[in-house]
Amino acid sequence: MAWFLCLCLFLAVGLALLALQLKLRASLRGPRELPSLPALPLIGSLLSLGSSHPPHVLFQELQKKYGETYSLMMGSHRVIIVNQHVHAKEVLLKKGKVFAGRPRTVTTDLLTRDAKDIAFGDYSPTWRFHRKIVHGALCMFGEGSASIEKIICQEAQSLCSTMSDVTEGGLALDLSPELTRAVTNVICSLCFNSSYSRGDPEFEMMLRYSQGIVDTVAKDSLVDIFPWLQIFPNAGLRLLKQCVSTRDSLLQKKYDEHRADYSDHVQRDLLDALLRAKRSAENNNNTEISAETVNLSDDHVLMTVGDIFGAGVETTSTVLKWAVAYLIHYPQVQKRIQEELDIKVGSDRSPQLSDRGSLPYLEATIRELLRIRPVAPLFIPHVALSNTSIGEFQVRKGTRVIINLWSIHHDEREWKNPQMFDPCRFLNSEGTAVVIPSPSFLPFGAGVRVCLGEALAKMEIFLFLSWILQRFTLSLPPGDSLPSLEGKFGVVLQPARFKVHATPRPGWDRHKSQAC
Ligand code: PLO
Repeated sequence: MAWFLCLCLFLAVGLALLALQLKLRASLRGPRELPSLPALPLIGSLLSLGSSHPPHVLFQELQKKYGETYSLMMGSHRVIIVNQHVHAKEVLLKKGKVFAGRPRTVTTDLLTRDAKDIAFGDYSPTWRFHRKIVHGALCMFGEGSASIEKIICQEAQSLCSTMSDVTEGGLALDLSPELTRAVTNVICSLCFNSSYSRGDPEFEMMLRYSQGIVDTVAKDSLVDIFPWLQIFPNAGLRLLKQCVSTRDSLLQKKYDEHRADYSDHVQRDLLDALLRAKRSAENNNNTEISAETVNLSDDHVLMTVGDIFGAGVETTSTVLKWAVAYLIHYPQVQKRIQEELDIKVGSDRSPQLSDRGSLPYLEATIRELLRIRPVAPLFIPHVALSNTSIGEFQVRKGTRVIINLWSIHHDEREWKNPQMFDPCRFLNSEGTAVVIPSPSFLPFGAGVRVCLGEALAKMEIFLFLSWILQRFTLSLPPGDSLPSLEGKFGVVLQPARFKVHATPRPGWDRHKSQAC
């Protein structure tokens, strides 16, 4: 018996020592290398990336072979693809500053005069100062200010009366330019204290150049991967240069007008606020802040306004277009929103921001839209500013990181039937309050580079949708097929164009009082 006990003890000690040794070896090995796609010199992993899928879907598919976080080579650049929320939050929040860099690419440099803006500009003291000013100006003129609600409601009213005009003649309408004009006018009021009416040639020009930019910029197109390809004729790059130059002359005109009648005493809009911050920094050149503002040039101000304008228009209008497409696909969702509006707002007045708390189903629908069709499925790539790690994987300084929001919002472990459009997943079991059922929901990003316009976007989406659905029922024109829900990949994921019928709801005719 004694010898048996001795043997057991001996075996137990042996096993414990073995386990200890294995653990020690693993910890000495340190962070692991990431699984990587095969790569060849010069072209990198290009051969493994040829696929008919758009990049966000391809990167999601590649998880099956390489795991959730893996790396690949784009030309000579190492890129890490993050497909799950824990690693995404490590990059954006926990190590936000380490990963706050941005890559320089041919197309974004053209758009932003060598990264002198906020979205594509690299992390630096000037960038931080710059972002702080814009954040302050946005707070003053946007989020939280009562006047912004008034501006949005004015635009909602004008949008609804255009819809009435068209539907009175029984015509089907492509809502896309109308929604874009409404959103553009909100940003125009905010930035330049001006707006466009229907058919304004300057607005039509803006629509064209902005679409050209969305189609060509920051898509990881070949010139961005292989900058030397610029020396060859390239139709995409030519289009981008034309569009950027049209945009720049428009921005310059607004800037010159503002400088001509600028006064220190009145701040009419965001551009005035930026001019003021720039001047006061220039006048205070012996304070600590001014050391950081040396580079806040005219170009910086112009490019920032370009960012706010471009981001404000393209993102919010895209969400609204997706909303219309989904409401046509899911009439039962549309009906439930209308029932909620009828009960909580009624038909004697228009919806206002203070109704948000009492319209949980509409709020849940907006969240579900942002989940199922994220505006920017790959965000803008980040760059590691020093050697670091993601989870157990080591990451070298200069590595690019792409966060695949598409995978994060369609992760089967986090979302039941992620392909299904189901606003109820964002409601509590009684259907009375909005909830966030999973941490795998990041429609506006997070951390140092979180979207600056989140609050403004949410106000606009809520007010435009509630105004439209209070007054109209949207449906497919007879004979048309349902709009595609696939989306066209670019710096934003846009739905294809389609027409709708907007039928006035009983009790809403165009002469009804439309007070906000
Ligand atoms: C949209 C087309 C405009 O003409 C220029 C522009 C400026 C800022 C960009 C925006 C475009 C697309 C959406 C972007 C935004 C900055 C932040 C936002 C990339 C290209 C997102 C979704 O990150």
